[in-house]
Amino acid sequence: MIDHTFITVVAGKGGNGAVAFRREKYVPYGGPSGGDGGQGGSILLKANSQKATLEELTPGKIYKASDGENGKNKNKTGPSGKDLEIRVPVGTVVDWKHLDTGEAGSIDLDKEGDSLLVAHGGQGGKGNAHFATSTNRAPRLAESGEHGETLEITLDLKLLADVGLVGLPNAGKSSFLASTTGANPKIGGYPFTTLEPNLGVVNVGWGTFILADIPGLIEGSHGGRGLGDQFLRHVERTSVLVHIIDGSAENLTGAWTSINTELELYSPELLSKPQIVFINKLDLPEVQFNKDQLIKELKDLGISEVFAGSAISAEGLDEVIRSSMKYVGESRERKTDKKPSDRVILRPKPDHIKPTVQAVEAGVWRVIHEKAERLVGGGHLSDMIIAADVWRELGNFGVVEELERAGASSGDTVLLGEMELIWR
Ligand SMILES: Nc1nc2c(ncn2[C@@H]2O[C@H](COP(=O)(O)OP(=O)(O)OP(=O)(O)O)[C@@H](O)[C@H]2O)c(=O)[nH]1
Ligand SMILES: [Mg+2]
Repeated sequence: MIDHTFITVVAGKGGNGAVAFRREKYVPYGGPSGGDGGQGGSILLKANSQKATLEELTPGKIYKASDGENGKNKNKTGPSGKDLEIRVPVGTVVDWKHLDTGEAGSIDLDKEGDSLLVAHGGQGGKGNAHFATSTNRAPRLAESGEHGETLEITLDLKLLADVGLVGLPNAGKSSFLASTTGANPKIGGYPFTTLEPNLGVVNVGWGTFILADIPGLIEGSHGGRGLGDQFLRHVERTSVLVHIIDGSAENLTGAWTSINTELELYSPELLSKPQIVFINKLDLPEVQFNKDQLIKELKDLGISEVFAGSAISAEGLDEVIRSSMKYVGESRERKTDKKPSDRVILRPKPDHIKPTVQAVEAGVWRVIHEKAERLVGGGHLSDMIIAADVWRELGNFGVVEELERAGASSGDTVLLGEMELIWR
């Protein structure tokens, strides 16, 4: 079973740079003092072992980080937007596609505490203080904030079971899974009904865990008899085993011993896992009749947790689930205790792409370049002085060079964002 979802993430926009001038008592026209816009919030995906599934991430939902605030006067930078951290289970595979650049990639968040900075917040725009030069001490130019990145993300979780069901064929393992989870495994009145492992999600109060049902084990399973051995690896990483015993079978203690022998022969570690025993089929009168005796016999073998109930009537299942959750919780606690990595993996942000120049019609050119567009977005170009500042900055971005290469000549019109400039 693979848990799957897809979401869109939108990082925060950077705040706009401010146009402001100092006011001083004895200085009639103070220097530029427009602060920079704050950085937009980024979006991080963080691996967290307290999460068992991706069910909290609604398919198709848009997750947004907050925007940076605009720059203020007195050279004050606007406050940054808050980052948004989305917690996902350890073992989540993240595939992303950048909606502007089309760039795609993938990463496996397989360590507790690892986070992926998946969408970068936009940079704040520069305030007018940055644009002062020896010839223009009072620039009215400021940059608008950069847009946050938008990415489409799919998340896939390869579920690792927390609790494993073991037992002889026909004991009622699949019935137990069906009663406690939304899973719909094949159930049959004959042994070897289950041919492949089945997984389901159990909800316990606020928590969840993954339950695995595997084919029944028989004597010789560890060596390849029947099917069980192929699937024992699915319970190797569980925190606790629930051993289901058919209460109507002849020899319960014999059943218990033979399964544990198989587990031990397959891997001694399996036997050292906590084990809860569940005597099943208590709805049958003969099992009900022998209940106390059966529990006593098993407890005499040194098993501390023995429950009786019925996978069909659901009697006694709650106790087993609660007890299982206790072990799962402890095991997660131990994993969390191990110092989480706190590593932040940065999805590389594409470099500012070179400007491109398109011929619109004779004597009219369109320049496409995000940073240049942000620059004119922040100013009022009717003002000749600003226009001069803009041309200087456009030179820095390589826009002038590209226009020359394209063959622009004096007097031509240059379109940039919503602005129209005249080529000198
Ligand atoms: N009366 C009664 N029958 C049950 C109960 N639980 C399971 N059964 C029956 O026992 C039979 C086997 O149940 P399964 O859940 O398929 O058993 P299994 O352990 O998954 O069997 P394999 O997949 O072959 O290992 C089916 O006929 C079930 O209806 C129960 O609590 N009471
Ligand atoms: Mg089964």
